[in-house]
Amino acid sequence: MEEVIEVLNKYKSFALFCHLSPDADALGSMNALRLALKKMDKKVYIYCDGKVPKVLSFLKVQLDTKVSNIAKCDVCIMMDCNSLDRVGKYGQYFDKAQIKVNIDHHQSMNYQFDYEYVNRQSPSTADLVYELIKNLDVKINSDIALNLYAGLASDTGCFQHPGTNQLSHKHAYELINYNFDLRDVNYKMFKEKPSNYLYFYKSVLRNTKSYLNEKLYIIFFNHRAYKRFEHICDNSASFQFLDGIDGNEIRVKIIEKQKGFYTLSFRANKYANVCEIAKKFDGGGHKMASGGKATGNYKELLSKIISVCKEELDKYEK
Ligand SMILES: [Mn+2]
Repeated sequence: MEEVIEVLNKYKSFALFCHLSPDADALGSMNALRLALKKMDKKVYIYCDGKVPKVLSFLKVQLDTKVSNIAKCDVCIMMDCNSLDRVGKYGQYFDKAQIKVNIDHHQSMNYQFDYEYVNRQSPSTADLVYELIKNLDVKINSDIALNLYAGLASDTGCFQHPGTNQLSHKHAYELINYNFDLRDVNYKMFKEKPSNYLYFYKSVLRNTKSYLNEKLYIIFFNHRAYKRFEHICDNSASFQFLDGIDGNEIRVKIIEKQKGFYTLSFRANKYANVCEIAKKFDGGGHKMASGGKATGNYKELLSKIISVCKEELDKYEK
C-alpha cells in the first residue's frame, strides 16, 4: 500500500483502466480515484472497453477514448481486474505502459505489474481505493464518496454476498457521512427497473434451462433478445432473482452480444468454484462470480459449458 501511495503522490499523469462489461465497482472505483487525483492537480484519463450501463449514469463517469493520451501518461493503473484480456481493446496500450499498477480484489491471472495494491479477500475494489484515498492528501467529497459507496454496495450485493464483512459496513458508514443522496443511489442500484422489465423476466424464464439434476441453470439470450433488452442484460444484478434456489448450485448466463460472439457469466450459490470454470473460457473472477467469453457455434459452446460445469460439480459429489 505504501508503495502505491508513493506512486500516486510522485507522478503527474495517470491512465486508469477497468474491465469489459463494467459494473459499479469497476466504474465507481475508477471514477473515485480519478476525482481524488484531480484534486491533487494530476492529469487523469479513464478508459473502459464498453458502455457505461444506463442504470449507472448517476456515477457521472466520463470515459476517455483518445488512446494517444495513454502513452503520454507516467503511470497506468488497472482496476478491478488483472489481465490484459479483461481490459479488452485497451490491453495492448496498457501493456506498453512505463509503470504498471494494479488495484484489485480478483484471483490472479499472472500478469506482471510493477506495483500492486491487491487484496483477494476484499469484497470490492472500492474498499481498497477508499483506503488509498484516505492516505492521500485529499479531502473526500460527496462525489468521491458516492462512487465508492456504489462500488462496495454493488459488489457485496447490497451487503448480502458471503464476502461482506465488518469492514464493508464500516466503510459504508464512513462514506455515508459525506452526504451524498444515499436513498437515491440505493433506489437506482437495487430497486429501479426499466418499464419493459416484465417482458425481460418472461424472456429470462423462457430462455432458462436446467441441467445436471437442476444443479446447473443455463440462461441464453441470443443477439436478437440481447438487442431488445440490452441495458437490462448489461446489469448483472438483473439476473439475481435466480440466485439461491434450493437444489441449484451454478448459473451460467450466455449473452450473444453479436452473432457468434458470446459473453459468459458464472455464478455459484454455496460451494462450487466458478472461477475455475471461467478460466476455461478466457475469463476469471471470483470463486462465486466470474466471467468469460466465447465465439462460434452455440450448440458446441453449450455442450462444452455443461461438461466443464459437470467436472466442477463432480468434485463435490460423494
Ligand atoms: Mn469488483
